[in-house]
Amino acid sequence: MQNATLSIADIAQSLGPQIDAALDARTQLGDGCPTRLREAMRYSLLSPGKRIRPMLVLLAAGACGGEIEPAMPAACAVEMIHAYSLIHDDLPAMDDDDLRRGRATCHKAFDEATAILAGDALLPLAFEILARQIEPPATAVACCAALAHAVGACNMAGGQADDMEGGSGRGDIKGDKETGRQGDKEFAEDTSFLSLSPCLPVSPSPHISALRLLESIHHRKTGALIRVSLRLGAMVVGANAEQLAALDDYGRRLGLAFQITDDLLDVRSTEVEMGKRVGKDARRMKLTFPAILGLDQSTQHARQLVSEACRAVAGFGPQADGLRTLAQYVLERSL
Ligand code: GRG
Repeated sequence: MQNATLSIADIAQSLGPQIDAALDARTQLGDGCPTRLREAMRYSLLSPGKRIRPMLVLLAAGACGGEIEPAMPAACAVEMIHAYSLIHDDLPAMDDDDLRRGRATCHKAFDEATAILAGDALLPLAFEILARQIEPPATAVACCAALAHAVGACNMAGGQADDMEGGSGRGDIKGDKETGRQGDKEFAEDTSFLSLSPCLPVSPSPHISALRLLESIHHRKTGALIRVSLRLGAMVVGANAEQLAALDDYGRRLGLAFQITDDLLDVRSTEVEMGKRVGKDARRMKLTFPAILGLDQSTQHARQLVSEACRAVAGFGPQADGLRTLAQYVLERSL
């Protein structure tokens, strides 16, 4: 799987069907699960996403010299969390979207209550899979703790909360309505996203620029799940501290580059290409990288981050070729 000539198509062809089969097998829920709920969970989970996060799990395991099979439960767990977050993110109370992955969003295809429950059910299923299918038990516990922290109040859910407020609930950050460009106001800093340590109060430094605030939101909302995907893949194959640190460095930079690209695609791409509504950020005057830095500088920033991410995994040699290919894809993707 790890070879310098690997393209993203090679990776997707090799890993995609294995990931989909594993997700399919783990959602054949039996007695007690209402048919409509199971259908809604599988509708969203198995719909044609890029599977970037499970691929990161498997590629991280491979970079550390491990096999795919022991990492597959963790790959499924992160994709289930991702699917849950998308279902909830699309709800009327959040982003209020009717299109996702080229199809009707879960609450449109089913109904709002079923969509909420489908997300609610995918979330614990991810942890059940980690708890039951990762060996040894101590590694399973460590994986559950890492994933819980990455998607909880200090990371994914918290980043989403701040993002919905347009940037930490501060009404004063609204930008220029025509351009979507944000002002230069400064904001109180939240550094809790900086580590995977328990969510403890941090003493805030007095001010932070709009860019730092935006980075903080995205490190938590999008980046934390990407980072923990790499971490889980490495943990299940017994990676050492140096490997974990290098992968975390890669994941932190890749996560931010992913979100910058997402912001750029929201400006540049079309609904048909993306399979979801575009242009929403500007309409809602959301704090985004293009709004703060402009298109060119945002592109440059993403490029720089991907190059730094690739440098972070240089020590793995050819075993990390898949991670380098994936990082390049994140930069160049068109959906
Ligand atoms: C309700 C407690 C509670 C929490 C919800 C909704 C939520 C927490 C978090 C949302 C996080 C979120 C939706 C981040 C967006 C990240 C993003 C850019 C997703 C798109 O990822 P891709 O491009 O999608 O990998 P595909 O479809 O390819 O999988």
